[in-house]
Amino acid sequence: MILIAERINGMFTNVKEAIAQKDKKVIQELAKKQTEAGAAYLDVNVGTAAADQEAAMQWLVETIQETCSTPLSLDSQKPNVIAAGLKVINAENGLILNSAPLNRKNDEEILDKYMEMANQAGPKANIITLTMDKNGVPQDIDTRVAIAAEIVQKAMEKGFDTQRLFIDPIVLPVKVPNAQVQPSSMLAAMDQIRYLADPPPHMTIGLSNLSQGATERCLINRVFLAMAVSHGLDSAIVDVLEEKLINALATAEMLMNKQIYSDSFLKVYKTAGKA
Ligand code: THG
Repeated sequence: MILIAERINGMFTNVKEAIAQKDKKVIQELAKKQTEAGAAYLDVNVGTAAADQEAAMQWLVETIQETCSTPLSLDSQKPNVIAAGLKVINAENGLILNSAPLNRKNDEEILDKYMEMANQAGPKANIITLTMDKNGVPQDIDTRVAIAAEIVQKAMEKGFDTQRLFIDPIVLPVKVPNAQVQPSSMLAAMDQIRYLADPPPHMTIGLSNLSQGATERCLINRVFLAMAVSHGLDSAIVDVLEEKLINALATAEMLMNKQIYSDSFLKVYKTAGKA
């Protein structure tokens, strides 16, 4: 499982305040702790409160890189904010450009922009694409799969290696009225998305979206993560500091025969650098 750590996100109050006050310590602690917990990438999202999102992205990237060399996942649906981060990033160990929709009403070419930026950033630059288009976030299985197919087709046409593509069928909060069908729809969409390319494109989700506003957040998150692993999910944006979540993930992967069983499989999973 390619783990992307979610915690450096302006959605969290302490990160929002750290950005506003240029308090490096909060960010650097989070970067170190999430790296120690096994994150393959650190997601970097300035949130919506930052006055100057480009400057905030650059400050976050520089601040993190002062303490660790963990690859970053620059997270924004605005190409200019991603471009700002790319100016200061050390891309040697790889990176992700996260949250590219297929297209937008006011920007039909938005995914092309992410692909061009990824190509310029080098051969280790990946993209997370959302199954979202000018009509917004689809609420049904078929539209999710159809958008994913268009994304894969575009990558093939542009010569962008589908192995550098992560498809995100977009998790919605289960608590939202009428949204309770969504988690099972996502699993059904994943069953089809994995056949869109051979080898399959990576699939990822922003797991914590699922339990926003709900009680039993951790339980909801870890049960769904285990279910999604059995439908081919091979990456996720998660709270890597949540031990029960990582234990559930390790167990799901072991049961899917992706990790060999031994009595110490949890320990092995963690020390193998996979969690
Ligand atoms: N797909 C992709 N990228 C993403 C998402 C996605 N990036 C952002 C987000 N979704 C994933 N990251 C988070 C981070 C935090 C939360 C949810 C998803 C979260 N935050 C608390 C809340 O809203 O309740 C913040 C409150 C607090 O504790 O201060 O749940 O789907 N590609």
